[in-house]
Amino acid sequence: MTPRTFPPDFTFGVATSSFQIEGGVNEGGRGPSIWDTFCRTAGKVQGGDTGDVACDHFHRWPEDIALMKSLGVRAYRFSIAWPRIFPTGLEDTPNEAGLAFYDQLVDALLAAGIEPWVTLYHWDLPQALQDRGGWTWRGTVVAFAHFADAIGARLGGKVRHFITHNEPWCVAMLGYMNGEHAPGHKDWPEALAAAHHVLLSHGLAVPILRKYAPNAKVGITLNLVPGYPASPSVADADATRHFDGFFNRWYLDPVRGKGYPPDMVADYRALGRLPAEGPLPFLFPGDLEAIATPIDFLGINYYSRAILRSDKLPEAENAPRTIPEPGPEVRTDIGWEVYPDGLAVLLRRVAADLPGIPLVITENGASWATPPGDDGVVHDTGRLEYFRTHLAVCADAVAEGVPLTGYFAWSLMDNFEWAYGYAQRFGLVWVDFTTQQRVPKDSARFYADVMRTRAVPERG
Ligand code: IFM
Repeated sequence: MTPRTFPPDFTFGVATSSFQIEGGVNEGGRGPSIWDTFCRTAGKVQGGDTGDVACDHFHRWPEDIALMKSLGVRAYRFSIAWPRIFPTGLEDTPNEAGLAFYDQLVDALLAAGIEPWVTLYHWDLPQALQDRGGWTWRGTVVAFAHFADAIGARLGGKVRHFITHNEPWCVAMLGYMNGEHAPGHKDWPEALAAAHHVLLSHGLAVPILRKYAPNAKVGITLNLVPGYPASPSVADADATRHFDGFFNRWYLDPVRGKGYPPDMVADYRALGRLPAEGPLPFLFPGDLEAIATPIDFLGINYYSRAILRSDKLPEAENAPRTIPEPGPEVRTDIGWEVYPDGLAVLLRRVAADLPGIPLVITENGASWATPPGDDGVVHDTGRLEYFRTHLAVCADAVAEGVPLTGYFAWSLMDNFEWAYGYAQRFGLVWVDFTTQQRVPKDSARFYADVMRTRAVPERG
């Protein structure tokens, strides 16, 4: 059978984020972030793990760029640690050492022929902003615009792709609703305010970045999860509607200019998560227009689907990808079902929802902790097959006419997986966290071949 191929201008890359790989948390004038605090709060992160060293990328970035180059990576998505640029988030003037760190990283990437894709916010909020309410505080929106301005001013001349936020759902819901992520709050009204402020700050940042980088493409990354009813019952269909509103439409709809979905506003009012009537407490005139500022692309992070049963809806809102369902499905170490067809369904749906907007898979990957074998090689067949099947879906979507223009594997290397600490490994490259040795896995060689040939080989 002929292998599936990608067009010549399709972007292949790998992704990471600042707190997950950098370490060096007390260096270069960096201030504390909410994740430093969270890691030090007993019982919040598995094994008491912290980001203090992580992959030591703060010191080993030249080696990591060389590693990417050796794999043939042509695009690298990374994020900026806000507290390296503004240690409290409240300063007028940015911290030069922090800007210089990312400036040299960008220069070295460009020199290596690797296109930088910069995410402004991947969850490491300055702690001092959290002390004022974090994302529940409208002042954080203003501070984020100031942060965007500093990054645009410094990097706008050379970076051609910016992503304002990574996964607003996680920021709001894991951070402020179920408490699984920093800052660890459990309060629905707070979570809905946080979601709004993240979206608003995105909308304000887009024109700021464009001012400095008129030719750059600016987008936002949403983590989207297609919902499937567990049965043909009306109740399960309604649970699926609610889940889709909770997880996907609450973010997609305002970004595409439709405002917050009325059915969800009604559900949240009925559930006491929003006032029973009257205006939404966090919504001010002009906010929705700002959030709907046109974007150049939508980033999508896809890992799995959710199966919805009406009697398990509260559980679904807390851990949507881990609903126990009988069946022969394959699950990764983190418990997420391997379901490539969900990506096909999602891509078609988003392409229809946002006609004409290029789509980019900004994360996709699988957690398996397969260690190096006696031969010193990591035979991570599960991950390799995960990438093969999901890349095949992407190639088919492009062939079908979905405007999918890029794919970033999550992640370049094993790293700090938030509340799971170092127990979950998503890397193409194995990291020995004692020696910091990096060992490319079989999946890295597979992906290197895909990037080189622009083709997804058949299995076997
Ligand atoms: O590691 C995370 C990443 O930070 C955001 N998206 C999901 C990944 C796997 O959980």
